[in-house]
Amino acid sequence: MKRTHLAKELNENLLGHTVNVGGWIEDIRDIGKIIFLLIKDITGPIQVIVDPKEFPQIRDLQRQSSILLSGKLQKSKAKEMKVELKLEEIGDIYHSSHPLPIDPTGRLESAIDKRLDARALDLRNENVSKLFVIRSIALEIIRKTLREMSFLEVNTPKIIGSASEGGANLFEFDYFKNKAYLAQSPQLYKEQLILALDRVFEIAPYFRAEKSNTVRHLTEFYSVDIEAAFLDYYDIMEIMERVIKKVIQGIKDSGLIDYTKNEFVNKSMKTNFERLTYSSCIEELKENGECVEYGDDLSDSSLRKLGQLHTGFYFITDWPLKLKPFYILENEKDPFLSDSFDLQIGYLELISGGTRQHDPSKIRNRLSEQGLNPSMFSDHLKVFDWGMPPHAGCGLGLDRLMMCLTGSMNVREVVLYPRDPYRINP
Ligand code: AMO
Repeated sequence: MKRTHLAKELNENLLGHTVNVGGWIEDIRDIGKIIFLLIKDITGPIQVIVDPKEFPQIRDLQRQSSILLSGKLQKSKAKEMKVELKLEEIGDIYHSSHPLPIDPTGRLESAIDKRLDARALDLRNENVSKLFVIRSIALEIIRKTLREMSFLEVNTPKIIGSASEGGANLFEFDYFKNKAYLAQSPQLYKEQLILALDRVFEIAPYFRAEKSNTVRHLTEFYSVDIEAAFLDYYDIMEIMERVIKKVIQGIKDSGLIDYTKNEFVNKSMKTNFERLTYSSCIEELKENGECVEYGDDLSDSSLRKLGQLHTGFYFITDWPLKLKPFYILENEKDPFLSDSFDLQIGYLELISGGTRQHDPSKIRNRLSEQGLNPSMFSDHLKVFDWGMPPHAGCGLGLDRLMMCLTGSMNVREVVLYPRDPYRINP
């Protein structure tokens, strides 16, 4: 027997036709004269009416087993579905062994760790699989929107010979007797690529050896990186605002999430994302009793306070230069500051970006200031002598964006097989 239809393809036009469907057994309800078999595939449920005199073996089936079956489509008496199948033939059965580690119907709740240990089964819960359908929609829209703005999708190496951004958070490994690292970001490559390709983006996993055990940090996370010649950080903020709004609209249109009561989404769609400068944030935090010093990084508690004062997405721009990596440009009017921004939702940082320093001698100085050896960056710096135009870009944490757009409290919910300091399996 071969499957002829998915659940979503069964409709009243097929009434009286025999179709073959395949899926897993979500429920078996035996009321004596009839057995109601509920089959599901990723596109939805199918109710199958079984005559137990004809198919008594249905009573012995275990829930969550996969099955192929054939039946005639008829009008359903159930309110929630228009059509159902009258079972005519049973095809192959792929048995599930009970007890299962979790109950994917969602009737019995399991802790996230238990669910992640049985992720493939967990995905049979439609509230879980929905998150990945939304993620796929978001990726499609991000690609389309950036392509429309003349960005070219690129793929840069994830095995690298030297630190791309410096810092101690690199995973190091043996590479044919030499040291190699997993890329923490495509920063240097994306900057080099704009020399010829003008506008590039990359959607890829990056790796950070940070022992943070929080709901927003992973050791492997996906980032949407963009970089563009002759644009500045204001242009990049505009581009990313456009991308995020398109993603929200796409999720809305899919009907998978109801945003009608979601204040932050509605506010963000109606107005421009707020733009606050770092300096104004410090003033505002002081006025609200937070203990902050001009020049210091904003703590979690300060960001939470700002999140209460500014619901919706908000940019924080013009950070002190010393808080930013070596490739960020100093502010022309106030060199203590930089042409940089973060996009926040509440306390959660979603994007970080800025206009880039494109004077190689200044980059060398900044590298030294940050304790990095400029000679380790010679492959990168030489490109700046080949007619590098001014440029700007940013990195958007895709998992974090998905977390906030799906209302998930933990980034692990929106990542299929999350990696953190305590989890590298399955
Ligand atoms: P940054 O280090 O801020 O910037 O990273 C960009 C965005 O990636 C997300 N992110 C993470 N998500 C989950 N787990 C993590 N451990 C994690 N670390 C970062 C965040 C963050 O805003 N090269 C620059 C970007 C640029 O300037 O173009 C960079 O990597 O959402």
